[in-house]
Formats: sequence, structure tokens, C-alpha cells
Amino acid sequence: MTPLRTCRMCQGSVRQVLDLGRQPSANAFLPPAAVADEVYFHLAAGVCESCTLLQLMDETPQGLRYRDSYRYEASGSKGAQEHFERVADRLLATELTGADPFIVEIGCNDGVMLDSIARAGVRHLGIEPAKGVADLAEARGVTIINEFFGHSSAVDIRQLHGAADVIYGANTICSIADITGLMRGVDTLLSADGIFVFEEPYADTVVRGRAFDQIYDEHVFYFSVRSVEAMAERFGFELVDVEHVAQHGGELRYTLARAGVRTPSAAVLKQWHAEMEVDLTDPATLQQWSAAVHDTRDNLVALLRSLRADGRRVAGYGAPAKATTVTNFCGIGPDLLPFVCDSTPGKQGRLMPGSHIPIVSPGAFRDDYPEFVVLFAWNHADEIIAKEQAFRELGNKWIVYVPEVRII
Ligand code: DWN
Ligand code: ZN
Repeated sequence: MTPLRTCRMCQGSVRQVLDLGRQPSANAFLPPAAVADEVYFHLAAGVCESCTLLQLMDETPQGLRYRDSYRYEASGSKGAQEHFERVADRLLATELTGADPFIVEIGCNDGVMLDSIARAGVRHLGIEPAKGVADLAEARGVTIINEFFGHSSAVDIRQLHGAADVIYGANTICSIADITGLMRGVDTLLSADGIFVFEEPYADTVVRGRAFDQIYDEHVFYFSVRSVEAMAERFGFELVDVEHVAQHGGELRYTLARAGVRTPSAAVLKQWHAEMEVDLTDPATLQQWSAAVHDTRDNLVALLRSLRADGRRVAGYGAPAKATTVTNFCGIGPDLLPFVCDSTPGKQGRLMPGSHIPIVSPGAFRDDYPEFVVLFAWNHADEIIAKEQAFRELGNKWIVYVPEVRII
């Protein structure tokens, strides 16, 4: 029988559509001496038959996800730095223009976006539950509080700082399982004509784009225009703009305002029609998705096994959260990939969650190039391939697996 759960947003019935098996918390990069602290859960995605929201069937507690072992630094790529600078510049030019504007970022990570806001002298507050990255944000001069966002924190912030003109989140709103607490918090904190802007993994990229590795414990939801419209309406808001973003393989940026306050852009209706045409809730589409994801697993494992059997030297590049899903779903451990390299200092010397593949620095990778490298950070492919030109010039090859397994 297909497993079911109650929708976290509308209390409708969520039907399981993809099972990715036993998985650890995706960003829990433990040192070798602490592997006994690894906590596992069941990773599976389902679709709500009422509001269409794609979501996890089970979740890990928030407190467990953002422990000291949380090592992701949002400023870790040139592409991300430029992207967040553009976001800040636009908000400064279009929204933060009043006498004393105020912006709040939910999950500001290492402050990569708020850094530009702080340098412009604009009042801001970052809310970041992961202590390690919150400290990095503070060190670069960003004002932060080290906690989770919810209704009670919104009440406190409003009392201390007043209403926010902009509430912003990037890849963080999808991780707040308590949608009611989130939206009540936004309602409390946002000014009468303010906007709530959030950019998040797009259900269409995950399903039809086959980016199944976006599914991990941090991402409780995979939004779409249809599900965000349902969410907005439920809490007295309206979706007034939608834009495509390409930092993590294909996200959507949603702008919500209080219902009736702003005129929705033409992009909202256009994207809504596009979604109706492909219908991501169609059981046949979802079955094909699950079959394609299992094919990817079989093809990737077969390729790595045959390379190893031929005595080829193989490794991984990047230890993103996405790689946790792939390695654990595929059963890829140090026998198939002896190491991965990653530029994040806080991940080096630690182990990939669950698979326990050691993480080394890119310098160690360059010292002795492997012949084949699985590009786990495939969303940064252009930047990485350009940076590692010498690797390819020597005849070595990259392996990618989204949308399907290929050697490039
Ligand atoms: O949604 C989320 C996004 C925003 O960030 C979070 N839940 C967690 C995280 O996801 P991710 O870990 O999949 O993000 P990235 O940006 O795809 O991670 C890339 C990884 O690759 C980082 O660990 C840094 C590393 N990297 C590298 O070693 N060399 C990246 C580049 C560009 C490089 O040149
Ligand atoms: Zn629902």
C-alpha cells in the first residue's frame, strides 16, 4: 500500500511518490571520531492531493539539522557571491528606499546577501540557527540573531525593531516544516505594503529536471506556483511575482504581498499556465520520475564499479548536501569513491554524511588528479570546469548524473 501522511500546509492527503531510503542529515559533516553521532531517518517525497505541495514524508528535528556539524557556507562559490550581490542591489534600489528601511533575512547563513545591505548602511537583521555560519556572518559585520524564525521570534523582532519592509529567504523557507508558524510570523513582522521574497528549489526541476538530489532532510518542501498560491491565500497574502533563478539547478523566486496591496505581474499567470500544462501531480509523471531516478542510481553504480574493476582512479568533486542523498541512495562509499574534494575549510578533514567518504581540499585533488571525477556540485559546473581546466587537458573526465548519467 502507498504510504500516506497529512499535508503540513492544508491537512490534505500526501501520497508517497519517491523513496530514497535510509539517509543521514545531509549537512552533518562529522569528524572521523564522531561517526557514532550520525542520526538516520527515512527519506521519501510525496505529493498533496489537495494543494499539490511536494514534500517530505518524514522529517528530522530542526535542532538536529543545524548542529555544529552544519558546514554549508552560502558564499562558497563565485556564482553565489555575485547572485546575492545582485539580489541585494535590486532590493536596495526598489524596496529599501524609504527614510529608514528595514530588511530581515530568514536563514542568512554566512551573511553573503546581508553583507551588501550592511555596507549600504541599511537596517537589517539576519536570523540564523546554525551557530558556525551565524558567527561568520557576525564577523563580516552583519547583525544577526542565532535562532529559528517562527511566530514568537517575529513578535520579539517587531517589538524591538519595528515592521520589516522586506522579509527575504533563499533556500530556507522550504526547510521550515511549520508553515503556519512561518506565515503567522511573516504576517506579524511585515509592514502593510512590504514584501516577502523567497527563492527555493522548484518542484519542476526536481521532478522533470530529474534533480532528485535536491531532496534531503533540510528541504521539507519543493514549491511551485500552484502550491505557493495556495499557501499565500491561506494566510491572507497574494503571489505578486515569480522569477526563474539558476543557482542550484533551477529555482523559483516568489514575491508575496498582503492580498490586494500590489498588482500581480504577468509572470505569475504565465508560470501558472506552464505548470498546468505539465501537471506535476499526474501519477504517470511521478511514476516515470521514480523509475528514472532508480535508473540513474543503477547506471551510476554500474559505471563506478566498472571503472574501479578496470583499476581506474575515481573520486568526487564537491561535498554538497545533494551528494549525501546520492551517495546514500546509491550505496556509494569509499570503496567506489576513495575521497571527494571540497573548497569549504569546515568540511575538509571530515566525512561525508552516511557514506563516510573522506573530504580533502582541492589542493590535494590537484596534487594527484584522479582519472574520473563525479561532479557532485553539478550546479556549479561552469565555474568548476573552468577552474579545473588542467584536469581535463590531461585527458581526465567528469561524470555527471543529472538529468542522467554521462561522462563529459
Ligand atoms: O539549499 C541549500 C543550498 C542553498 O545550499 C542548503 N540546504 C544547503 C546547500 O546545498 P548544497 O550543499 O547542495 O549547495 P552547493 O552550493 O551546491 O554546494 C556546493 C559545494 O561544492 C560546497 O560544499 C562548496 C563546493 N565547491 C567546491 O568545492 N569548489 C563549490 C565550488 C563552486 C567550487 O569551485
Ligand atoms: Zn496540501
